[in-house]
Amino acid sequence: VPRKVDAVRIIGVPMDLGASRRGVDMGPSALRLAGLADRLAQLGYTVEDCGNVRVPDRTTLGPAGEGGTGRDFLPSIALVCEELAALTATTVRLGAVPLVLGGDHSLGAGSVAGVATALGERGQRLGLIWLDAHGDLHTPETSHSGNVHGMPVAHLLGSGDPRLSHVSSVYPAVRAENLAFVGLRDLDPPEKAFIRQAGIAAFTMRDIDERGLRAVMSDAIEIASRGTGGIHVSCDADWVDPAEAPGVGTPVRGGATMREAHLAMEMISDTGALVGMDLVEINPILDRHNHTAELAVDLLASAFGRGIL
Ligand code: 6HN
Ligand code: MN
Ligand code: MN
Ligand code: MN
Repeated sequence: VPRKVDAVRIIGVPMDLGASRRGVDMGPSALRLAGLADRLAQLGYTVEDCGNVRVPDRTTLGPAGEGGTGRDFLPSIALVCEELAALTATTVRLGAVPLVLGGDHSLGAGSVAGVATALGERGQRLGLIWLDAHGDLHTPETSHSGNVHGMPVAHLLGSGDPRLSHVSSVYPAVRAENLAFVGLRDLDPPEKAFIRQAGIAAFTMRDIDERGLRAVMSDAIEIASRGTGGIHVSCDADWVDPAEAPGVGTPVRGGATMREAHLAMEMISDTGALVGMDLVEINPILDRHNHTAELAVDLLASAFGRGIL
């Protein structure tokens, strides 16, 4: 399949306002130092690094700073998401793929929203594949932690706080029928209820164990492709097993192997339909010699076609 797009724009989002544990704000630096731009250029892409979106450091956010709880950061996160969405929308309009480096996963409410806006202008819907140990399906009401990185998918589907659910000019940014999760293994009860109610395709690690990655991923791609103008892949590095990827914000044992992760990325590349991508939740503080960031760059190279002979 010939790829549609030959230009990639790297957009860093050094944000850790959405998580309890600090450190994922350093993810964009770690991914850049692991050689991301050069790898993509070697694959023949025109690569433009747009630098970072401005994100307030949480210690500067007054009483909601170091002592605050997750929910207090929602307004600041929503502003970052607005700015990020404007950037990803512009990038798609210019004919390039936005590659968004996190940063905590709350940024997904912005990156995906912008891509949905740009596709919406062409009369097209967006498909979404969410690679994650977690569902990120909380609303501020259902979340036990209050952490906004546990909420982006619910908001992309139109639930929750309007400041996060109306970032896209398309509402909802994504329809449940065009969303597939892959790699799930840590869902809270309200997230399970959301999945059942909305009828979301949720492929867990058990599905991967029983059916194999290839079968699961073809289903996910089919769901994200059906009636859509392109696929956005939001990759939380914690979908990979922490034995291979220890430097992540919220590690959960029992994740995808490195080979399964590569195959998923290669299948995404084969679709030729990738219109946007996030690589999030890299935490250099918990990493060993930047190996998790290096693995993530390898995976991104696979998603952008390095396996094509
Ligand atoms: N992520 N479900 C947990 C929570 O606090 O809501 C974990 C969320 C993790 C979010 O990894 O992007
Ligand atoms: Mn996530
Ligand atoms: Mn996660
Ligand atoms: Mn939880």
